[in-house]
Order: sequence, then structure tokens, then C-alpha cells
Amino acid sequence: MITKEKFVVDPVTDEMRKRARKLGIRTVWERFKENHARSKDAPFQATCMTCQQGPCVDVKRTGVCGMSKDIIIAKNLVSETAIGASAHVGHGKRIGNILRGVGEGSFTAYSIKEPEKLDMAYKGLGLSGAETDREKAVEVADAVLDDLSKLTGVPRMLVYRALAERKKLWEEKGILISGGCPEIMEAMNRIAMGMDADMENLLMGACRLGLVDSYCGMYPATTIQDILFSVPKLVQIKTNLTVINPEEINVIVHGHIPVLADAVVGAAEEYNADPANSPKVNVLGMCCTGMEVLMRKGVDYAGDILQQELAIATGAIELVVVDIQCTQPAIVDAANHFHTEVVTTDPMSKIEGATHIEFDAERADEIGRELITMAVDNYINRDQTKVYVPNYEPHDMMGGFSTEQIIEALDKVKPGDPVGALVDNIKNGNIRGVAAVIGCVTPRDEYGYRTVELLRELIKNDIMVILTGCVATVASYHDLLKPDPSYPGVGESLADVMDAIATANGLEALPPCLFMGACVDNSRIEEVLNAVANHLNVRIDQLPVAASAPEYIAEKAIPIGFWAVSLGIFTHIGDQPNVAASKRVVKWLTDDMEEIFGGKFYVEADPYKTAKKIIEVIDEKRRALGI
Ligand code: BF8
Repeated sequence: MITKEKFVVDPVTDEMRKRARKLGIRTVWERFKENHARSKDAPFQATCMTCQQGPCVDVKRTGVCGMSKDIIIAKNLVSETAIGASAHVGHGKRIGNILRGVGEGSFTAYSIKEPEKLDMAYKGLGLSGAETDREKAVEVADAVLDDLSKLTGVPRMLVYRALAERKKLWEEKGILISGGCPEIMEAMNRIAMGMDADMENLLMGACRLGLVDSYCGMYPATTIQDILFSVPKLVQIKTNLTVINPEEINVIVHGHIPVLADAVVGAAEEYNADPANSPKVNVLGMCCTGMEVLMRKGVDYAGDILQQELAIATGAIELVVVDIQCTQPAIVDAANHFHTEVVTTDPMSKIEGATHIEFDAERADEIGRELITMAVDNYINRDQTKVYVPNYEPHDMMGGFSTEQIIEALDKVKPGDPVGALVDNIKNGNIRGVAAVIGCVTPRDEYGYRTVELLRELIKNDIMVILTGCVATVASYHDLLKPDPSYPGVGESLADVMDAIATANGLEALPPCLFMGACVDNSRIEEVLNAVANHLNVRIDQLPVAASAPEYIAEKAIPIGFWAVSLGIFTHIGDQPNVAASKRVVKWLTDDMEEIFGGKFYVEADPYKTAKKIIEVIDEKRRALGI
């Protein structure tokens, strides 16, 4: 067992944190300490700011209106969940509009890269009659956008993707949703003053938002991005701040929708293709946009949400261009220490002090070139004496495990029955179970401690681990995404399975954990689980699987959690959301939900206790299935 104190943190991040401190750049870690210290003294766990009778701060019994502490806490949780769901629905809306424009022929920078996936979505959504791919694209886009806005009727995407048993259960429990936007509006409505004052009703409302997040946000995003930018295939890239090359012009693409990043990568390739242009442009990814372009374009990955200021602190970044979500506004302060330009591009996501160049899909190529020119022109402003990149090799990472890629690889093991190849190994115990470890990283404890130690424990115990989101960053810094034929730290029987899959596919090895993509690609996880449940002819909640978000921080993680539990998955979170002051709310989330959905939340910060619990749950499910 490794304690927090003994955990060897990524030395690159550690070195850059010290450098940032010396330069007077305050990073997320400093700001966390400052704010956390304050919030400990005044835990706003039951504070209601809804109406002007209040604010009712740190409520002990009831607010001025008589609302109990439990209701206030449930209401606040619905509010956070709605914010999270709105982020993914916003993503769905933006990418739906891009697909529509491509179909109509107005967004010529993009094309339909995966007609097969388009056709699958087209038929899956129940559409018919279109003759060309472009017509199909318009219809798929319209269906997805209609899912976002319809006042009545279930979203087509939910009908298409969720298993029949779940749909029936959700209908019985009264949480089958209509359009994503009306659902978010009703969630806001129910928490207005004098509205919903029933804890269970409020929390079931949060479950609805979980479905909104998935079927009106994550699924549309993954599906359309695959159609427009290709279905990810196995890819090898390099990770960590050390991919920043002091000899080149460095551009970071940051955010969540890979539409702008695609244009930037294209413009950089164009620039680099001209032998007269020197130095070359080095485009690097950050946060989920970074994951999207690493999965599909093999772009190296510079860092996660916690490393934004540190990347700038190298002094070697000419341009950071962001789209939406997870951008720390503090990057502008960090950039002010150097020549670095920060450019925002979405009208809903501006930062004071940054340059705003609004993204326009009709001019995507032009904007991509404009941004690259901006970076090239800014290079002469770089002060080489202020450049510092720690002297470590970047890490190797294999990614690209889309559902399609997983199925293709398994098909080589068991031709004609790829899911059977997985199921056979689950049944015979070579794979003890599957854990989806997802979400963010937090400045709460040693960088990556919880995630990395949890992953190590799981793979050691033959649990197959699939990853999405920033947790993959720290996993890669500890070589858990590096294919190594000796499978270090992987349980013997799991290593044998991985080796067999690798051999069947002509690969030297698979990485210890499989990276499935950005946070919206959690939808891929459901695809895999649905396929396994169908093959075994059981419900998802019967499968030996678990989910974990050991270090979640974003609001988006909350609806994802509600969706996972509504699917019937035992879902670990590393920190209590702001609900600890209500025993009733905590009990409902960590206990009562199991009665309703077969899944529940489990809260634990310690990675070893978490791993033990996950293994226990998986073993219990195995016993119940008689395997
Ligand atoms: O959606 S894992 S910090 S980057 S929220 Fe954000 Fe969390 Fe990273 Fe992407 Ni996801």
C-alpha cells in the first residue's frame, strides 16, 4: 500500500509547479489551498439563495420559507446537475448544427468521414427516405436537434441507444425524458421558490437530467464527431508537458468540441508542409479537445485541467486557443508573464483579458489559418531566456479504443462473435470484471494519487479498466497507457487475455488500461455494456461492472453519475458532493437508489478502500450470476 506521502508524483508537473511559484504565477493548487481553507471554516452545505427572503446560509433546521435542510440540499444538487447537463446539451447542439451545415453544403471545411456510421445512426434513429449521405446528415442533425428541443415524446437517441429493459424501468419510475432543453427548463422550474419540496421527487428529477446528459449530450456528440472526424482507431502518441518543443512554435488546442481544433491542426499541417517555413508549428492537445484530436489525429497531449497554467509557464507557448468548458480563466494571468496569446472562440465562453476570435464554421479553414499565422507571428516575441521545459522524456500512450475498434480487435480473437470473446473471458474469470474509471483530476491531494493507485489495484486484481477524461492523463504519466509486453502490474489472467487480443491483432501488447476518449465518450462505455448484457441476456445491473470518478470536479460529472446509477451501475465517487449535511439525501443516493435502479453511489477518497469495495461488488455480481 502506498500512502499519499509516499506516492511518487509526476516529476514534470512537480518541477513546473515549483517554477510557476518562483515566477509568481499562481496555479490551481495555490488557489485551491486558499479557497479550501476558507470553505472549511464556513461550509455552505445547506445554503439557499433562491429568493430574497434569504439568503438562508448554513441552514440548521429550515430556511425562511420553511424548506428543510434536506430539501435545500436536494434542490442545490438538482441545480448543479442541470448545469452539468446543460454543458453536454450545449455540446450536442453545437455539433448538431455543424452536421446540419455539412449536409446542406455550407460548411465546406468538414465532410462526412464515416458514411457507415452515418447510415447506422440514420437507421438507428428511425429515419428513412434519404438518398444521399448529405441528405442523411441533414436528417440525423435535425433528429438530434429535435431531441434537444421537443416538448413531448422521448428523444430518438434514447429510444435508439438504451436497452428495452431500462426504458421500461425509467418509464415505470416516471423519469423518461422529453427534449433536453425543456427538461433543463423544468429542472430550473422545479427548484424555483415555492416549487418542489419533496426530496425524492427532486432527486428523481436529477436522474432525469442524467438521461438528458447522455442521450441529448454525450451520445449526439460522440456519434456526430465520429461521423465528421472519423471513428477512432488504435493510435500511439506522447503525453505530458514535455511534448512542448522549445525549438518549435507551440499551439495548444483546448476545450471540448474538436471542430475548431480540426481546422487548426489542418492549417498547421499546411504550414509545416512548406519547406520554407521554419521553425515548424507543433499543435498539442489539452483537456477533452486534446483527447478528441489525439484519438483521431494522433496529436500529442500536453496536459489536463490542472496543467493549463503550467504549460504556459514553460514560456514556449505562442498560442492557446480554447473552445468551450474546463478552461481556467487564470490562464490569462499566466499568459501575461510571457508572450503567450490566449484566444477564446465561443460566444458563451469568453475570458476577460483574452483575445476573442469568434468561430464561424463557414470560415473554419480561414480561421484555422488565421490562428496559425497569429502563432507564427507571435514567435518572434518569445523570450528564449524565459523558456524552460523539464528534462524528461514524454510518456508513450496508446489510445483509440472506440467501441468499433474494440469489437474489431475482439473479432480477431473470436471471428463472428467478438462480444463473445469478451463474455467468455468474463465467464471463465480471466477477466474478473470491468471498471470504467472516468472524469477529472483534482488539486485535493497528491497529483493523481487516488486515480493511479485505484487503477493499479484494479488491474492487479484482473479487473479490466476502461478510461475516459482527465484521469487518463495521470494514468499515462504512470505508464498505465503504455503497451508493454511484460504487462507490469497487471494480474496474470488479465494479462493473458490482453496478450491474446494483442497477438491476434499483430500487436506487441495492449496498454494496462484502455482509453476510450473524452468525457462525452462515456457513451461508448454504455455501448460496450449493452452489448455484453445482451450477449449474456442479463440486465446491466447484473453485470460484474462498476464505475468510478475518483477525482471528479466538474458539474458535468454529476449528471453522468446519475445516468450511470440509473443504468444500474455501482458508481464510486471520490468526494462527497455538497450533500453531506443531509443524512436523508446521502442515504437516498448511497442506498435507496439501489432499490430503484440496481445501482447506487458509493463515496470514498481512499483508493485502496475503493478498490476493495469495487472488487467486492464485482465478486458479488459474479456469484449472483453463478459465474
Ligand atoms: O469533460 S475530465 S476536467 S476536461 S470535466 Fe474537464 Fe473533467 Fe477534464 Fe473534459 Ni471531463
